[in-house]
Amino acid sequence: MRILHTADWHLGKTLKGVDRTPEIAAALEEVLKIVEEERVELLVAAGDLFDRPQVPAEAEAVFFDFLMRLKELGVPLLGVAGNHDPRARIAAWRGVLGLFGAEIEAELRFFEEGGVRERGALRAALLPFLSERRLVKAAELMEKDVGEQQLAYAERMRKVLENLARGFSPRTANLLVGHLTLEGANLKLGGGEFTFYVGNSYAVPAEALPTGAGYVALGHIHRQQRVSDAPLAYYAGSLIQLDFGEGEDAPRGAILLELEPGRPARVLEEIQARWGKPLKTFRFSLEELERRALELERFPGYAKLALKGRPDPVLRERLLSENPHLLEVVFEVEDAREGSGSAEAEVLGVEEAYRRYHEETYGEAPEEALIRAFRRAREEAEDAAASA
Ligand SMILES: [Mn+2]
Repeated sequence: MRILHTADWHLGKTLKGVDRTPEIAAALEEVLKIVEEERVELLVAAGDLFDRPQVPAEAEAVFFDFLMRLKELGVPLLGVAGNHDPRARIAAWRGVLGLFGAEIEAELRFFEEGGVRERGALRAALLPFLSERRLVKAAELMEKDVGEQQLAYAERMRKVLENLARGFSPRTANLLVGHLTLEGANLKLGGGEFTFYVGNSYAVPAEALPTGAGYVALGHIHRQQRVSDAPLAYYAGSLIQLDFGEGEDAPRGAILLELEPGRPARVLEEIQARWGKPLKTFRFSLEELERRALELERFPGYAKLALKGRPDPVLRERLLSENPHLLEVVFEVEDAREGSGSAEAEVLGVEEAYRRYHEETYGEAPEEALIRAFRRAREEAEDAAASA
């Protein structure tokens, strides 16, 4: 069976007020072309089809138009909800999706509850995103320290995977679709998904993946990569470059594979696409600005400008109004972030992670007053947990 594995569409995504949905719609057109040309028999979407719980009407229109076209090609869609998806809505669409031959698992169902779909020789185990809060009970979150919680998370994910693997047999074509962080996955240049969910703090160890799976189709990390050989597991990567934090050159796109009963999948092509507009951060000193302005103007995608020097709101406003494709201007105080440049997500403290989250979300470092408030709220939460 020929399968095309995609993930992280993020319909409804906006970046600094710019709606990315038309770019994602164009990428989905390319996906349809691949489905047709490569005679794909099943399309997989491993979570984050949408960017947020409140789905904009335009995103919904693109989604259902896409399903209609896919149905015309006679190709079913199997997917799971990611952490960004509107779970309740996807659950409510179940009957409607069925009309298109599409199934998206919104909430975890165990094997006994039908969490593994049977279609001919195919057995598809569907694992939607499970946050540590869902998986590690609230009481344990308060009682156990972070290390213990992470172990509890990994242990529970292992049990969930073991349970779903009961649906696999040596005579079936076994597929696992999941939205999760796999331990050891390369998070660098996948910065758009840099939130508290990504980082190796709550990750699934690769050895927890069921060995009976012929292929594991993953979503959540936006950089395309193979993360396990046995079982064979891939992140397909996002369809388009979603955030400035994601490397312009980071691989993304889709994975085309052949899955037959009783053996590991054969990957036919790691499709590394350049769908959507590129995003690039330009780092100039104030002195370089005049001289290198043309580089910025000629860039065909969306640009972010990081200027070394003291914040100058007037200059920022001028630059933003002069360059429509310039979406962000931030000022970097010399050396402020140099020291942490090599730090990886898993070694960042919560406060530093929050700083980076703020920078990536709002395009500038949080003010000290906000950091102080964050610190206070955290201490209060910890005190409450300690006395509970
Ligand atoms: Mn995502």
